[in-house]
Amino acid sequence: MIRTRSETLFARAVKLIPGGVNSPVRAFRSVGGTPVFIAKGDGSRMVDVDGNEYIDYVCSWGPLILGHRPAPVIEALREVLEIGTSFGAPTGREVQLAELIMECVPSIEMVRLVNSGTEATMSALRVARGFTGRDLTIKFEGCYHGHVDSLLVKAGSGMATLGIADTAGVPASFAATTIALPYNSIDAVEQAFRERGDQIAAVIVEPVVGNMGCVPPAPGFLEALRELTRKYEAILIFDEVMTGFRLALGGAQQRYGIKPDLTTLGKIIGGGLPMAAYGGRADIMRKIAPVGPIYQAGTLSGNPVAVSAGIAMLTYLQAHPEVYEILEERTGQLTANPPAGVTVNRVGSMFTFFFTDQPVTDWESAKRSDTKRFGEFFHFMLDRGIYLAPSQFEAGFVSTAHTERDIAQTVDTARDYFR
Ligand code: KE4
Repeated sequence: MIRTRSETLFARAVKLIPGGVNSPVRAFRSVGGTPVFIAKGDGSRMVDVDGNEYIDYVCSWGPLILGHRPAPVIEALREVLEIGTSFGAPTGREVQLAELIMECVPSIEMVRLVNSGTEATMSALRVARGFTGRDLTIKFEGCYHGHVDSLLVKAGSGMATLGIADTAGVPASFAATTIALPYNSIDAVEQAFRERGDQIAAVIVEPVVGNMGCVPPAPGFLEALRELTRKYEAILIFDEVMTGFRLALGGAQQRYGIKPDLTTLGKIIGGGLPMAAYGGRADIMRKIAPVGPIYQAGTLSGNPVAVSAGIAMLTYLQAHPEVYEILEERTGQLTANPPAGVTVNRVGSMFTFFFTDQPVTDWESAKRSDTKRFGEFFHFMLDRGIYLAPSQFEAGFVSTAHTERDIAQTVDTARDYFR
């Protein structure tokens, strides 16, 4: 494939923007080569600035569950632009979206809208600390909850991709408030609570991990987290920024039947626009300013443009439960019969092809994958019009715009690689 325009743009970009990208995982650092600059997207496909077309399995890292430019969202955006873009004052649309979120995710009794998943998790953590009066957080190695100072400890996503164990710039005192444990290890969590239970404000977990690649919870793991946090009166935070509205309308908590105390949401909630949210038990959420002592704020929080896209997205998902059947079926077709030497993890429409013949259940097992071979596979597929996540340690996504023909073309192309 010819990608001279991407290469020219990238040469300019690296002089102006760190790594030439506005988010590290986009830089192709772990798979090598030059990032593809995108000209447009439609349905399941993207076209790059050189006119090459790709079937897109990144879907903007999760938001595009209906594919690129879904009609309901585009229509809502056209309509809202007639009334304005931002007021810095409350609007009826925010009330409508809050009611929609609570209908979809019943554990959320009160909700606050923010602008990114990072803001949502940062705020949820502050609220958990303020509510409990405790300072410590349990997180899991390989999980990523945005670039919150105290959570950039053994994090996944871009940090795992770049092989950064712990980032510079975070004071040791911040990192020391985070206890990073192996995902799926109930024993490790029990021990941490036995030793420091009265100091632990919260456990924050990706109920299905996307950020070390897709890793499902072991049977009983989420139930154990719920039991232990209840026993030690810590707050259980489900980070559903990726899984929310994707694994079910009610997210992973609906799929696994667990009721967290707080939930963070993002990605799909904004229909592709910058928006996220955190919410949960009313007794906890009432501690937030201006009604309580815990401060959190945002100039563009709940802005009518992103909120209108979110209303359109959630209204569509509510009215079309068949979306989840389609996603189950299409992703099943995509991930059936993995070749020898490849372990496929998938939950719903999240999936990862790990280049290892061993099970992948946590960060230790994920990082045994052959990232060099993954890089070769990535480029083999990219050069044949299939755009996968440019990292072994990311989840791929299927949307309702992916046709059976798209899936068949992808499977056939992958089969050619392994031939
Ligand atoms: P943002 O701040 O990027 O909107 O959300 C942070 C976040 C929080 N929680 C979970 C479970 C997430 O997956 C994310 C962000 N996900 C990554 C993809 N693995 C975003 C991609 C990127 O960093 O460019």
